[in-house]
Amino acid sequence: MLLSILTSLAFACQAPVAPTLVVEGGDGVTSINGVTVSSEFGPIIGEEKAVLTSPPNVPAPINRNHPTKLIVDLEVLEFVAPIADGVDYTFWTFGGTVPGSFIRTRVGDVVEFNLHNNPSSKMPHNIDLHAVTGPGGGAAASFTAPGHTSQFSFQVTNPGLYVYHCATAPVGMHIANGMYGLILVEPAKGMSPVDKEYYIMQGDFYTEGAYGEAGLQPFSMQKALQEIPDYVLFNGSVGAMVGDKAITAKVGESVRLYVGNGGPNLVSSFHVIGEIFDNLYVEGGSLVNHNVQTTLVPAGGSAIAEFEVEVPGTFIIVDHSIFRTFNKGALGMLKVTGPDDLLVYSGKQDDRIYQPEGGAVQEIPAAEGAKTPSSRTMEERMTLGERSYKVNCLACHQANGEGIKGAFPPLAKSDYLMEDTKRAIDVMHKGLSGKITVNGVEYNGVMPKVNMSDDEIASVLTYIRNSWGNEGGKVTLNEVLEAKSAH
Ligand code: HEC
Ligand SMILES: [Cu+2]
Repeated sequence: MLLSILTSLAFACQAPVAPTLVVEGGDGVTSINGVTVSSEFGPIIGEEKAVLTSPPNVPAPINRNHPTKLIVDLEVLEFVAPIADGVDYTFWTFGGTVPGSFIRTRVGDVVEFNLHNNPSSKMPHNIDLHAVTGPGGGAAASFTAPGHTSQFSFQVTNPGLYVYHCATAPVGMHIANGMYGLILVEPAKGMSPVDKEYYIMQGDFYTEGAYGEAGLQPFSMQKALQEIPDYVLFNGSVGAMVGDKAITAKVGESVRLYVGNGGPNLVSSFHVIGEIFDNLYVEGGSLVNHNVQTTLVPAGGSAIAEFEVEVPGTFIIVDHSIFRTFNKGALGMLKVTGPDDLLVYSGKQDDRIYQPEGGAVQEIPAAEGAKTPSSRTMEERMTLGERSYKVNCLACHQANGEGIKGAFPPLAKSDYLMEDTKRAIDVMHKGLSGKITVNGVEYNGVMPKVNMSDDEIASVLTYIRNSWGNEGGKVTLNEVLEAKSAH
C-alpha cells in the first residue's frame, strides 16, 4: 500500500532535466544553456569534485579565494545495522552513514548535485538542502527511484551550516530512519583556522520495542506521531562517540564542533560537560555569541561551537534534556590528553563528612503521621514497604538495593541487615554512624535517622528483608514497638 503510493508519487514528481551549466576553464566565464551569466561572488573558476566525509570527520578547509563548480556525488543506501548493542535497525542513509556525508562548500560555489539511489533500495528518495534557494530546497528536482541518478545545480549564496534531509513522503519516516546530514557554506574569507574539527548530529529514533530490546526493531509510526522516542542519539547509534570512538584533542588545542539536529521531532539542548563554548555560531548562522554553556539546536537546525581545551580528561557530550543522555543514548565523549593545569582545574582536594549541626545524627523531616493498624498481611507490608523505600531509602541505597560502593552499604544480601532484626529496627529509630562492616566491607558514613511511623518502619523493613534475594519473613509492628521500648 505504502509502496504503491510512493511509486505513484515518483511519476507525479518527475522533474524536467535541468539546464546544462558550463564553466569555462581559467577565465571564469560561466554559461547556462549557452547564455553567459555573472556571479555576485566573482567569477566561477574551474571545477572540482567535493570530498565527502563520514561523521565525526569533516572535510579539510577550503583554500580557494574564488567560487568554483563543485561536483557532489551522494549515494542513498538502505541497510540493517546495529543501533545499540544487540539491537538492529533498518537505516536509510545519505552516503552509508547516519548522519549522512558532510559536504563542504564556499559561498558562491555552483554545486552540481548528483543524487544516486542504489539499485538495492526499496524506496525512492530525494534531498532538501537548507542551503538551497529554490522550491523544496531541491526536493522535486532530486526525486530519485531505486537504481536512478538525479542531477540538479544550485549556487550556495549564504554562508552558514545547513541541514539537508530526505523529503520524500512520509517525510517524517525518511528522516526518522536517518536521512539527514550537514552542508557547510564557508564565507568568502573562510573559517578561522582551528586544530580540530568534528561533525556531530543528533537524531531521535522510534522502535517497536523499548530502549535496548534485542533483535531487529521496526520503525514505530505510533511512537513517532506521539513524539516519544526510544533512542536519542549522536551520530546514529548508542556509543557512536564513546570509548575508542570518542573524538579527541590535546591540551592547548582549539576544537570546532559542527553540530546538527536531524530530529525528526526533538530539539536538542546541546552541551559539553566541563567546557564552555568560547564562540558559538548561533543556529549555524553568522551571529557569534560568546561564553555559552548550552545551545538550543532546533530540529532541522545547527550550531557551530568553538572552544579551547585547557585540561586533560573525558568531556561528556550531552543533550541536557538529560534523561535522553543517560537513558536514551545521547552521550558522546571528547577525550583530551596532555598535562594537568591545576590552576584551571584542581581535581578533588578533600573529602570529609559534613554534619551541619555538630556530631549528632541528622533527621529526615517527618511525613504526616500515618495511622497504625495492629496487624497487616505480608502482601500489605510488601506493597507499603516498597512505596516507603522508594521515597525514603532509594536515593542512597539504590533501586536494586546494591547501594553505592564506598558510600552507601548494600541492603541486598546484607549480612548486617539479615543477622539481627532488632539492630535493623534500631538503625531506623536512631540512624547510624561510625564504622560498620557489611559483607566484609567496612563503611564509615552517616545514615540519618528516618522519620517514619513505627508501622512504616515495619513495612519498609519487611520489604528490604524480602527483596533482591533476601529472605527474612515479616517484621511486625509489635517487634518494632518492643525494640523501641528497649532503648
Ligand atoms: C542519606 C542516605 C541514606 C538514606 C536516605 C538511608 N540510608 Fe541506610 N545507610 C546509609 C549509610 C551511609 C549507612 C551506613 C552507616 C555507617 O557507615 O555507619 C546506612 C546503613 C543502613 C543499614 C545497615 C547496613 C546494611 O547495609 O545493612 C540499613 C539496614 C539501612 N541503612 C537501611 C535503610 C533504610 C530502610 C532506609 C530508608 C528507610 C535507609 N537506610 C535510608 C545511608 C542512607
Ligand atoms: Cu528518503
